[in-house]
Amino acid sequence: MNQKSVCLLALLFLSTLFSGSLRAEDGYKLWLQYDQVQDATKLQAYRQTVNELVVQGSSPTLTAVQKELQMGLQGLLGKPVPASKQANQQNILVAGTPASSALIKALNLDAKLKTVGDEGYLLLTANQNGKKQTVIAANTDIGVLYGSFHFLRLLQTHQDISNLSVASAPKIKHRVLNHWDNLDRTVERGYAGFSLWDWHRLPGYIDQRYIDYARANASIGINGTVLTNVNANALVLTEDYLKKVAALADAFRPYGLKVYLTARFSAPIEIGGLKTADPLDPQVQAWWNKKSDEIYSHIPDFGGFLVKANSEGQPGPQNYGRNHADGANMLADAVAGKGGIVMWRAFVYSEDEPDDRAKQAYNEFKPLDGKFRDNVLVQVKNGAIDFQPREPFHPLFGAMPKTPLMMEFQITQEYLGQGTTLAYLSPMYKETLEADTYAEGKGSTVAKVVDGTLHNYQQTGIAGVANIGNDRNWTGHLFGQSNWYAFGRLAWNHALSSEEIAEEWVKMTFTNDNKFVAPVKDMMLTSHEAVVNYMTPLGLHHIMGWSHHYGPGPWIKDKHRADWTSVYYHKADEKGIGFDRTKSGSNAVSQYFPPVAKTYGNIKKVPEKYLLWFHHVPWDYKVNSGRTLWNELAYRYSAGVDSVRQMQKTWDSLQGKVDEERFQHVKQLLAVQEQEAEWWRDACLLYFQTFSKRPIPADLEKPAHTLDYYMSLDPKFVPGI
Ligand code: BDP
Repeated sequence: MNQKSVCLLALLFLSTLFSGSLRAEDGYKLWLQYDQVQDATKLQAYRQTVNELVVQGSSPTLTAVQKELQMGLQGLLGKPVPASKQANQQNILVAGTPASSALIKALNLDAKLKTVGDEGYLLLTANQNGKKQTVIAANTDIGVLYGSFHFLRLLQTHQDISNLSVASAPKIKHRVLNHWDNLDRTVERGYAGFSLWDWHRLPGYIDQRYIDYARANASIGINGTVLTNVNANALVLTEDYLKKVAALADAFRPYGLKVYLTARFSAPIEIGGLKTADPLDPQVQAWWNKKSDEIYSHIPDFGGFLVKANSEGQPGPQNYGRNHADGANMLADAVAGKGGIVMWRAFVYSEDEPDDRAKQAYNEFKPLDGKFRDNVLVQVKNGAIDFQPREPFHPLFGAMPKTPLMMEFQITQEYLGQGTTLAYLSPMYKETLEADTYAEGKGSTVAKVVDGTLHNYQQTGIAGVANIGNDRNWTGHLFGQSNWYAFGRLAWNHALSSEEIAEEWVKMTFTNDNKFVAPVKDMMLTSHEAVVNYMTPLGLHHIMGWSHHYGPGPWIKDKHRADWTSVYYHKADEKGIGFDRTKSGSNAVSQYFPPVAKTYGNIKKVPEKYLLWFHHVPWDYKVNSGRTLWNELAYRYSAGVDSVRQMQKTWDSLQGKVDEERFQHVKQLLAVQEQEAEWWRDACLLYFQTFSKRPIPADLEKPAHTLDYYMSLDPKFVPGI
């Protein structure tokens, strides 16, 4: 070794020594960092409480429990915790079910366990034979795993564990990620690299990432994953691919993660050699039944199908003069005997119908209420258009008492700045979940529709369009991880607050240092509103660039479909701006229950955040601030940019409190976001000004370029198309 390399080695050694908890971190470990607890008193207390780990019984899931607890505890406590099958020590951690563990059985927890169902768990502090026990108990092994992650989270977030009495069960049954992944590994609307599913190397090669993906999902209670794009390829239903799917299902199974596939409606023609895919044709039904048998022979616990039919050019039952219930029921019958479900999407709007696009799903689906089989859930996007930065809740929620409606949120940020934007989406999800439909009077929230308590749905579900790809940090933008996390936590318990979820995530992902946690949490909690402000304030929507949906494009018009253009939605003219969805316009408000319809339909009462969604408003209309609408628009756009600059300041002030690798990652992306925010603000204001003919208020920053310049921008090869 020459002198230079000795020096280098010494430097390397010194830098590892001094970096301590600020070691380089690439984000791969997500919120499961398991760094040693820094607070000495807490560390001491945890070490005393957990002297030994006892997981009795054996199953793949219990093995996963033991592994996770050992790994987590070793990291958090800074020393290995001995694991055994018997309680030898004082102060043990015991995890299991009454069936798997004599220690758990002896605690007589039956009454308590009854309250937590199949997937829930108890965390308790107990005494047995004079020995103090910290207990993770459940009715099923998967419940034990969920409880173990909860227990680790308590340590990760420095909670008191000396006297535990927690009972937790999910409020929603099917908590599912939707991957819009194609078989060639591109991801539709994905901004974090390529698909995780390495179809070519499957089924022989099981990437460690599959296991870590399953662990991450289990840690937040996600129990299903749809592997393929809703714009489906029938090939995934062929034998070769089913073997690959089965290999993934095997890898995920110990973590309670069921696999689902998207079913292309025309598959019987494309891969089955039939002449039709008519759902009422006995040959077609027989084909799907046989296909289902084949799928279940490979994947005995296959979850079922997700279907996009007669939507944006996808085939469906209407091609044969049948309706959505006919199509869904045929597939439902094929999987019913095996415990499968069908998630049938309500995201439909006609190619030739001139009616307001916002009304079409309701018009199509409401008359079918009660016509679906018991194992069908109708999957409804949070709003009636399409995952816009902000939408009022979809009027279908509450309107189909006899049909389980499941929620579809978008986690990937297709319309929210894609891979370069920090936008914490829990507040957006909560805004929809907490909205009151008034379906059964006051308090009939969307959450109660979705969790089944309002209309007594037997099946309940919630889906999130995944933001995950093969980028090292999974989600492209590090803060994208918080949206995956928040989706899972809300799917388990929608009553959690955005603030609690953000706090957990920050502590688990970075540090418990409150000087870091508090400002980052604030930054996250204001980030969604910031994006709404600089993109689509006051209820504007669908004014993004053509096709790639990245960047502003309020001028988009004259395309083959009017409802894919921006002018269709903002309707700016010399009088004002906004889509009149009241009685004098499309009357989409009438699809809501009367108290909501009345509020949204009244320009004086509609929440200002939805103003231009429901009303065409004169430029000089006085809004709540006392400003004219035009001035308010200008201030909102500017406020959005200011918020991003504030986030930059906050983040800059935290240098040194987080490892340099993640610090720089976020810093650079915030700088990109600032440019993008300015781009949105300037392009939109200059364009809308051609109608308003009013000046941008003198105290606001002036656009850096001309409207022509912004209109000439044409970003190429934007990912995710
Ligand atoms: C739109 C996306 C498109 C999806 C579609 C859907 O732009 O890529 O296929 O939603 O949800 O927002 O089916």
